[in-house]
Amino acid sequence: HVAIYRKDYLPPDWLVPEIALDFDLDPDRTHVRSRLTVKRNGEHDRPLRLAGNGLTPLVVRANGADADWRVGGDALVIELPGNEATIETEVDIAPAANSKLMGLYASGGLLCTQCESEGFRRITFHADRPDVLSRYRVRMSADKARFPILLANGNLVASGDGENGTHWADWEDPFPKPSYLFAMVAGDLSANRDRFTTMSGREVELNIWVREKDLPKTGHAMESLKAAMRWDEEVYGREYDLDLFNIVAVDDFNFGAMENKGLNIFNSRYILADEDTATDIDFDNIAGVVAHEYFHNWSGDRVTCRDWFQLSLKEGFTVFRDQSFSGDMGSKAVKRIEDVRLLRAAQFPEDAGPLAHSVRPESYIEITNFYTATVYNKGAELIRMMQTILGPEAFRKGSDLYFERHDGEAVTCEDFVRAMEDASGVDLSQFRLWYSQAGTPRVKAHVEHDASNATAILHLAQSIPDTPGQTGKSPMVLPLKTALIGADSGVPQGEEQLVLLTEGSASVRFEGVVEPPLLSINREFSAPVLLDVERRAGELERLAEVDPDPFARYEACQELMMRALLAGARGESADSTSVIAAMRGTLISNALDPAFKGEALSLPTEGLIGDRMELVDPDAIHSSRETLRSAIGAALADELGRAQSVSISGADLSPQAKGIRRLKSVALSLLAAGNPERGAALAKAQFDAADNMTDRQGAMMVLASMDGPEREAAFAAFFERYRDDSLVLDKWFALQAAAQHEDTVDVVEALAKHPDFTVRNPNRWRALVSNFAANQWAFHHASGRGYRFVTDMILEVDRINPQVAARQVPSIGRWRRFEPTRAKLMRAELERIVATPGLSKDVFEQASKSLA
Ligand code: B3K
Ligand code: ZN
Repeated sequence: HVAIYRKDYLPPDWLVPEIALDFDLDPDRTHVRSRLTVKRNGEHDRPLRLAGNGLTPLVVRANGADADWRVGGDALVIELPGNEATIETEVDIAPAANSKLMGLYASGGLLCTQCESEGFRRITFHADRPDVLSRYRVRMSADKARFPILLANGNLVASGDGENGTHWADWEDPFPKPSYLFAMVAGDLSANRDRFTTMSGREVELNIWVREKDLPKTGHAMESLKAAMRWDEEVYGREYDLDLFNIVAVDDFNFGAMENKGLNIFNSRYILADEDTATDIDFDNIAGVVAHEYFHNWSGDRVTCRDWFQLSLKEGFTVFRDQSFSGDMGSKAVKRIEDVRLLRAAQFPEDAGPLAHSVRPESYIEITNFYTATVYNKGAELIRMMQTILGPEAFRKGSDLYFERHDGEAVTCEDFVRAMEDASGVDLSQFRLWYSQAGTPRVKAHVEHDASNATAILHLAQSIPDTPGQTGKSPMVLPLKTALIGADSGVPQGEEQLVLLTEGSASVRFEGVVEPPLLSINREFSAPVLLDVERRAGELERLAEVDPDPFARYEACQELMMRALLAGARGESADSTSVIAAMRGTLISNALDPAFKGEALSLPTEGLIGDRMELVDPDAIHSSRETLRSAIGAALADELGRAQSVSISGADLSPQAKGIRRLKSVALSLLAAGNPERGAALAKAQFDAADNMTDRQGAMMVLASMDGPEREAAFAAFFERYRDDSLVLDKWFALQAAAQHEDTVDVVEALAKHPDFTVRNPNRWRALVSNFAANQWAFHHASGRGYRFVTDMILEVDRINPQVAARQVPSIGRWRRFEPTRAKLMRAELERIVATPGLSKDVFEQASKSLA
């Protein structure tokens, strides 16, 4: 397995301005004819090399005659005398046998494609790199009864009936695009049809294609799409550019969705929803993913990536755009809290582990392994920091310049930063380190107050930890939004300031600080760093009570809980009084909305507690957290009971209603910790009375972690009711895999033998395996059974779908973080993986790097 390096980038030898594809579609044997117009790029005499994966050339012609060609490795090599040629190739492919779900494959009677990153080469011979942009014409022919709908990128230009019950459709995409954005779908689909009038008055036809029975579940996705189209016009000045926008939902999909030009293809879990089958979180995720893929039309499709090392150019920026959109549609503060929670849960551990890499990686063996929280979520934080440093107006000028300068091009992260610099006049030289240095910066902070002249000095120091292959890093630019709040009055002492820490250490002076100050730092999580603040006794308690910035207030609550939880996990007697007082204050406050309360009252997860320990001890963490939860549940039984008993119609999907339901389930879970008997009864009652999936799932989450007849009854009833709805059945698997219960390992092993479990459907596989691996206490069972189970599952799915398998390896890969007994068991499983014959390069890369 060879590594590919960013420093080795060379422009393509040949360009491909035009492509014509002709498909005779059939699940077992699809015949693909391709005609490429190729042009030599620059002065050289190298042959044309076209990538192919699993393809056998049936015909290869150059300029209408037999070509001088050979197959070398995974490439078709064609010697061409002139500077231009027309290349024709023909291959047969078998979509029904394509279990990797890359290229053209079959899903529930449909034929569909997934090409990013390198799936196009599984359909036809092609350069298949993102800096080769072509205009596409596509002819699709298929059996009319089985595949009445034929879709591809761009506009439908002609269609008609063929022989033997077939029909055909011709599609043309006027925008040159890289092959990873090619898409095609054939099947028996029905559309939710709508229209959108763009800011310049153009009419766009919108279709969401699903199976007919799913049509009633497409309304929310359609509303989200229209809201996203309007938002991108208003906030970024970006207008949609084709007359048609199609979305298709498919059941078998390796990840969330794909931004193919004019034909987005989605995992059905990010399209289908109604209140009976989808939770509020599902609804929010749908809006976020629909918006994300739509926003890619500009940040990704019109301006694309030069090479895959630049992936964050489109993904970091687009995640930032979808986060901003969701914040604008609901509560900004709550959205920020959710995004930071995800960053800490997924990206910080990645940055601290064996697979740490920079936002713009330097090398890869398999690019699919780099669709990571670092490239996506840390990448989004980089864009956010640039916006913070430049200010919103200059940032918008920068994005306008970026789109204008690079429309129709394949560019780099550097091009993005330069556009921001040129539009703002701000020098971002040092900022560029964020793209090249991996690891989460650590910041130490403390304040010295001088009451006699009403000043305070904030002392700051930063350090960037070593990561694999990177040591001795330089200080970075850390934008830290900071305020000092009077400890007595609770009132900010002067304005919030943006402190730019650029040196290893610095001291910043604040004037007009009369009272002893509380330090409110890194507000809104303005920099993605780990903070270590030296605080006076009572400072966090006071901040949790008075900080006017909701994000900072949330942070103070969380930090307060974290201190108690860490003390408990170290076996110290933890004092829960101040935590309980802060939580009571939050619960009964009239100034805070329920969604915020729900967030602030959620204890840090066991994973997050582990990240703060020298070595993770899952049992100690679990018992510390359960002890605190039960103390809170008992002490606040009345207040929690009031929040839990509120009921609100499941049909109400306003942010307010969602917040009430969120708080309700958080309250239920704490109540059950305080008094299991009462909790079980309340949960069962909530389950029985629920008119929506959010309340139902919230109740089941609590029951899943308890013993008794209520648990059995609820899970049996749920199964009976939803056994034919695969997305809901995924929840049934997921809830049991996430249960905080002694028997979770046994349950999960048994579920893997359940007739409804299959390794062939990524959603189902992840429902069981990924949720279990994220359940720290259960997965890290001292016996090592959890590791063995996940490893067996990885090896089994690797034989059919390496991408799904490889994404799960990091859960075992963080073995160095755990206490010695578990570390040894985890390591042994990694060694078992690496020693497996026929391992995919996807899994090999992840497992071998985790052992190194
Ligand atoms: N661009 C796709 C991700 C493709 C992943 C390929 N392994 C979805 C997205 O980020 O919008
Ligand atoms: Zn994306």
